[in-house]
Amino acid sequence: MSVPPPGPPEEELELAQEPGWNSNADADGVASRLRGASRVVVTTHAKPDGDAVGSTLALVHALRAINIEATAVYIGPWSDRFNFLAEDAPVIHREPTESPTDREEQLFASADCIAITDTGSWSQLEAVRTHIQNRSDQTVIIDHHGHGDEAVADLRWIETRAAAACEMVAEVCARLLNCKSPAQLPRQIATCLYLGLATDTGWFRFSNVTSNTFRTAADLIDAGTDADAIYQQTELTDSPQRLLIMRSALNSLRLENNNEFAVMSLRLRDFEEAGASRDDYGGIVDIPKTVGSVKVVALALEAPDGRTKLSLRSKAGAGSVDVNLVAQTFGGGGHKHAAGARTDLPLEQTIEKLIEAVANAERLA
Ligand SMILES: [Mn+2]
Repeated sequence: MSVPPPGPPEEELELAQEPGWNSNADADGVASRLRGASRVVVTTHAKPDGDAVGSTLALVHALRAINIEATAVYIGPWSDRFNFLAEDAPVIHREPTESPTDREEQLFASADCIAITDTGSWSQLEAVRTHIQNRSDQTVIIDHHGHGDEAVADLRWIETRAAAACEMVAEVCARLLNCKSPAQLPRQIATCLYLGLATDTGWFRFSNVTSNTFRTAADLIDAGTDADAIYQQTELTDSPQRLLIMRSALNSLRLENNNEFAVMSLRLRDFEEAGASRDDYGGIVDIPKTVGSVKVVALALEAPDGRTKLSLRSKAGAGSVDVNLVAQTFGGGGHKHAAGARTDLPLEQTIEKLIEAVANAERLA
């Protein structure tokens, strides 16, 4: 089963570009700006996913290959499954709750260019905001999302048709290294880019895949990417505890509203019994989506403080439920197809209330 690592809210299907979030550059413009720099910090959204890690590390490797100092800075939680991509590249990790180290402060202070990939939103850059605020003239964004804050960077290449930031960064790296196409990139860089492309498209299954995605993937395989090895290293490396916590979740499964709504729950003692940590449940909420009749899925999680944390997802298409609106009735929010909330109610009560809220939710046309 391929379960995505924790990442930013799912917005693959939101292709519409927001007014006030416009592209003003292309691969050439970004590459020539980066070429003119001597010390670059490359960063991305907090809780970096495969695309975030792949796109940033590909850039760091490419810049270092042309003798530009480059370091990747990540705000956690960090997934160890991506460690193999960094190789010899300098990388800094920090949890969002920790304060920056002196090295991080110094890196940003001495950088003459800051490159951000896979986001352009202050909300996803909160932990590095103090470093990059008021430096939009030195900052470059490469992003494929339909929302962002133009004030982050003066130079922005935004391409919402790109399935992954890596699809774009492949073009930038090719230009930096004077390659005719990504097929000529060094294998190390191609591997980073392929990982981002594969994970952001659910291994080339999601609706964001285009012919260009496949063309780029084919080029990256020509460049020496071992696609099967990447699959094994990212998708077949779960801990046994994760499988056990998945079992607990499935044991708790309830199918409601004529099998349209699947809700699961996890209690603190489930984590204890499985020996699992709170990082082990990412993506579990999605499992019942494989059932044809299921339109909405939810996972209710007992929090140490007795509150309940809710994760909600819905499938797109006719009769779809806007889970953002459902989450709002619990004081939470998010996107149409991915939302969350925290309530003061205990688990059972939350689930009963949730079943009712989903049954009464308005259906999208
Ligand atoms: Mn992405």
